[in-house]
Amino acid sequence: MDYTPSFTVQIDLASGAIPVPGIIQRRFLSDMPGYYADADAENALKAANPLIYEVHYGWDAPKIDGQLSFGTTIIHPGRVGDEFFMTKGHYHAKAQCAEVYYGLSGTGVLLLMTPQGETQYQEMRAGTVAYVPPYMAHRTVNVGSDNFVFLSLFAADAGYDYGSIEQSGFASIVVADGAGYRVIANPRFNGVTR
Ligand code: PAN
Ligand code: ZN
Repeated sequence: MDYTPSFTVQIDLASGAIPVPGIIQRRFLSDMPGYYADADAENALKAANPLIYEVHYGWDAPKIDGQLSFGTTIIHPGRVGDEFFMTKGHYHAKAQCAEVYYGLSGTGVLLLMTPQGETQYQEMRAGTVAYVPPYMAHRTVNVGSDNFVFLSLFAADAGYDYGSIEQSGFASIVVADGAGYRVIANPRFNGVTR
């Protein structure tokens, strides 16, 4: 039996950084063409191409049954038009795999959607544990003025289906409303998603 050695990593709770041996994924606006509802606002930001979010994985988990992946997501503050910076969002390739999110700092909204386009949302802050149920697409949104940072914990072989959300969008979007936010129907949503 080839046992996985035990280990710890230290997360910087404020920044979300997991110092070495880091596997970091960065998503800029140019990595998410057409994801935001306001195409003119997206165009206006094209040259600046802001960094929207980063994922710092805790380790390079073997993608096999029984192993767990985890990492922090750091969504920077900002908006494209009225719509707050957000992750791409995905279903799991093994759609039945659930996931746990744990808020570390800042304020965010977790959007959830069934393949029929029914959405729910949950507000998250430091200390919030959010359950992402099986079969639901999930996306997170930074609705605050600081970084929104959370830990995610999921089956290492859950996989990612980005294509469905890339094509359909999410049925709900999160937009600024005064100093706060509101969740509204997405004018660009185009139907059943998976
Ligand atoms: C998270 C997400 C992370 C980035 O670790 O992968 O927050 O979001 P996108 O993957 O949608 O770009 C997770 O849900 N893993 O399964
Ligand atoms: Zn996931």
